[in-house]
Amino acid sequence: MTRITETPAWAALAEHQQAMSGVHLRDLLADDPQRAQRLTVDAGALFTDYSKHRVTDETMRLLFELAETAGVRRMIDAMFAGEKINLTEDRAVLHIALRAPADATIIVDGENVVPGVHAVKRRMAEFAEQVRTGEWRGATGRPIRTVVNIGIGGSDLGPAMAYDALRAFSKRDMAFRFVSNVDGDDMAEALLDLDPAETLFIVASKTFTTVETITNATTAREWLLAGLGVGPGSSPEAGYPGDVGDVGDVGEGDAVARHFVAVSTNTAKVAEFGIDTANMFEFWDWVGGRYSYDSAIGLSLMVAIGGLAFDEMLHGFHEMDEHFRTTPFERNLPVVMALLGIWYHNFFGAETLAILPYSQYLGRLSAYLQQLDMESNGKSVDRSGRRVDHATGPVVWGTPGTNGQHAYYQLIHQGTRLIPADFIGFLAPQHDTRHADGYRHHDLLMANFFAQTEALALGRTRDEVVAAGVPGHQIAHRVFEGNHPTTTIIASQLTPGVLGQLIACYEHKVFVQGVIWDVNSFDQWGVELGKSLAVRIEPELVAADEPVLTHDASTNALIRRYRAARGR
Ligand code: G6Q
Repeated sequence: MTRITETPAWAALAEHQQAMSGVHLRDLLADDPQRAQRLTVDAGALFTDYSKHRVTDETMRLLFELAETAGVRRMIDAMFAGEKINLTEDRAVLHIALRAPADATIIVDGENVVPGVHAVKRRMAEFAEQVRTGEWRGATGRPIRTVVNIGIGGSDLGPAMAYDALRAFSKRDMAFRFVSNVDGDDMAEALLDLDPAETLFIVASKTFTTVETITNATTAREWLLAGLGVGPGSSPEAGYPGDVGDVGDVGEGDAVARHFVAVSTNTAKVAEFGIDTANMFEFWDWVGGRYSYDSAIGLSLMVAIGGLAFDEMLHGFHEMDEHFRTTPFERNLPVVMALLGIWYHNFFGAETLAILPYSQYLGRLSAYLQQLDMESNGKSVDRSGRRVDHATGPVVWGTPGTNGQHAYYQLIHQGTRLIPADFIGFLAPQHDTRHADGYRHHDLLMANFFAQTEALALGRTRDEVVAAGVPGHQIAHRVFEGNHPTTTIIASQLTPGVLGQLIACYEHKVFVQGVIWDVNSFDQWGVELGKSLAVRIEPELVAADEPVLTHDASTNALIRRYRAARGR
């Protein structure tokens, strides 16, 4: 099969890049002010300005041609039709079914999956309501005050990110915590001040075999039973010392049933762990972990914000799905964002993408998108197994503005690397924090938001620096080359629906890039090797007798050092 790099569309872009490499955004914006109107996309509630990119109409035409050449349209249709486009795992890729309306039909292996999705959602909503109203009681009859989600990767990052994002909509008299790391300090800190009688654990694991999650869930179960005084429990250090109320003749099984629910595809393993499968919320193998927080994996989020707000979020996802599925590429936001990324990663050699949300509530967005993007497109063989001959997924990073401005923006402005960045902002804040004289935080935040993309694009020339009276020895240091490309995404406010749109937009952006790079964006074999080595090393760390180590010299020495330090 022809590689994308061998197509005329790729060659045309490579040639065009030569012409564009010397073009400055300062001139593009000055010579063609209309581009600020033209190079924009309205998608649902998201307004996007991409006029601060090093592109012309011709660049975009060539990029759209590349998308056509790569078969993006055909692959969009294949995904929405439930074809098994995850080739290495022989699975359909249907996160879009999680937010499809009840009357939609999406067939997998001869069965319409939509009714099942809605049935689980109804059960989730009932459960969430019971917990929120206090109708769901712990083993001693007390209502639940804290929900601890135990999961990792796709079973953690999504709900954790979305809980933070939608905190303003959450039930404030309840607390929500997310434990993922197998580092016992994570669990210890999470449990430190909790009362087991009022704590509910949601064990979120698609496979229910993930060692970190099962280890953490086991610790949590022992803590619960020891705290309630109904089991032998090993009483981890973080054991709650206070009064837990009267457990009466509650047995171990009943206690676990009142304090543990599971989200999984693996009923047998859930039962084996001791969780009542009546308290298990199901999802399906056609939902990838990093695409799953709008499935039952989002149960903790649903308890936090309620079923209605969760539905609003799903509606937002669906709106973006429809935009993506039906809008011509020229006005299709995920397609445009994907192509801009391709332009820099493949034709300018840019290696990273900064995600810079100007909202404190989006503090975990970059970490979430890091997994979405890097686990999906961090691949070096194409869908047929050949080594690719072009760059694939970028390194994704970032933190909320304006904090980053006082830290690493220096490198974006004046370093030697080209770092495209997505700026995400909102017209209205959740809290209109202000001073007595009417001075508002949000105006200052947004002034920074606009100022940064302007400064990155235009820079500051030597002449401007001299004219500003800067002392001679500082002139070179205070010049900003500019020409740093940014996308500005603005929505009216960070609501559940807007969050859904934003996340779906990035999901589809990643998809389009994966199609153009011809990689399978839906497997993650790269995480396997380290996992299997850990399984081998763990017994070597704890063995009473000196184990025979057959690793490389460095690993052997490190293991010996650890054993010695632990007195083994
Ligand atoms: C995501 C990955 C991965 C997965 C975790 C947790 O796409 O598959 O991050 O979500 O490894 O897996 P479980 O949900 O099976 O515990």
